[in-house]
Amino acid sequence: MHLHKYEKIWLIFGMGSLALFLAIIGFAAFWKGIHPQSHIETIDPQNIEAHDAFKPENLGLHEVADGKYIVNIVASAFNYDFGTDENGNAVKTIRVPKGSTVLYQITTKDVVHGFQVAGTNINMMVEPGHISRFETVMKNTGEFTVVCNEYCGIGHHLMFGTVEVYE
Ligand SMILES: [Cu+2]
Repeated sequence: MHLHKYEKIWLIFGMGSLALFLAIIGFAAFWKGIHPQSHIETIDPQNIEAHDAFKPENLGLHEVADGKYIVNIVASAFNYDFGTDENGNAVKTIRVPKGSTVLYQITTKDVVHGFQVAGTNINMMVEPGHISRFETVMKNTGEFTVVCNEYCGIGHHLMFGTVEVYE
């Protein structure tokens, strides 16, 4: 079969970019551990407090076993609610030891938000009516910024928090 020179170049270019994109997806998924959150459980966005995890007193960090943690979060325009500390102040930093397994559970009452912990493999979409869950091992120490990566309105850039992993 005869193929024109330009046809060959385009075929190589097309197949090459397909292979490159598959390699990038494979690298992100299998090496970096990035994958979508679970979307199995639904919740009434008008009444999220009916769910135990999202009662105001249950928000924030909880140690459930040795080295195992759960963080319950409510996203809203334009805040991440990590609960309050013993003085009643809003928690803005989640602190966990290095190597701990952390399950993040998050929902929203209003619009679609994002929950990305920059520099880690945590990157979730948060939709009203759903509970987004993601469990991961915090392998590296440092301060990681939580950012909303779904445009949610005029105060979108004000949505942030910090996850601190200590030695
Ligand atoms: Cu946002």
